[in-house]
Amino acid sequence: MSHHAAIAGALDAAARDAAAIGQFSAASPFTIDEAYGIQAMSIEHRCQRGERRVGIKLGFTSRAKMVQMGVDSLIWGWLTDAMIEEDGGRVDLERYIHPRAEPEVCFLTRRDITGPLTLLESVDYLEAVAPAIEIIDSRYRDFRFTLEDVVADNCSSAGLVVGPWSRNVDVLANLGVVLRIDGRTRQTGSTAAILGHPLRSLVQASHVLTRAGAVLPAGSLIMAGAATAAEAFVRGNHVSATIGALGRASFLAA
Ligand code: OOG
Ligand code: MG
Repeated sequence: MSHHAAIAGALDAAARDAAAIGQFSAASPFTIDEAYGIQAMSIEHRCQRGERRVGIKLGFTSRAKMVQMGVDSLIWGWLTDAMIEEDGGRVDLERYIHPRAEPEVCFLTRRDITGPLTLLESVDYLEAVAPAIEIIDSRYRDFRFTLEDVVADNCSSAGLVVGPWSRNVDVLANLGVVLRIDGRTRQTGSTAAILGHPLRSLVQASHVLTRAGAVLPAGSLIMAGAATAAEAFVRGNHVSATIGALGRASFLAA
């Protein structure tokens, strides 16, 4: 087994067992391209267990996130069906190590994305949009990582809660974003913080997919990246994200 395959296996096991591990890149550096190779191998393990790819997520599309985690490049990872948590439902914390919630915009695509899109074209690829919460859960101890390590770890993807779908695409530019835990406001922001306009995440998604040589089929999800920093939560917490006119997504940590 190659060294990179061993890292992919270790990351997959850490996610499956919800058990934190140490970082890899300090002891044996790898490039960003190699990190995406490790990510692909680790997702392959999930697919072999029967999980299905349902879309992709972008990370570090806002300053707030870059500052919180100390990195400054846009990254992306895969979403699978096993990561989907029910809106308004209970999220079983046994499945997570040290989860954090962040408010996001989620897109549902209407056409296959087969190449790079312009901002104007991107609207045509949208079926619907929804308020969402991403539950990130780094597999690394203390939630600390280099850019290479987090990419190898599928960009901390762990869970997602998608709220009500609508075709409210025209209003996306500057919606108020509020993340609440037990009714208390913990983060506020604007969708404008997401690359200046969340639709730009769709454009960026088309670019990263093209670079990876991947086609994203119609009916896929794209998580645009958090507009604010993420917040840790614990058992018993009720977590909600409101994205202006799009509405709200929520869950109870159980
Ligand atoms: C990496 C994932 C970043 C976002 O929305 O910016 C991300 C992390 O913060 O652990 O999902
Ligand atoms: Mg995110």
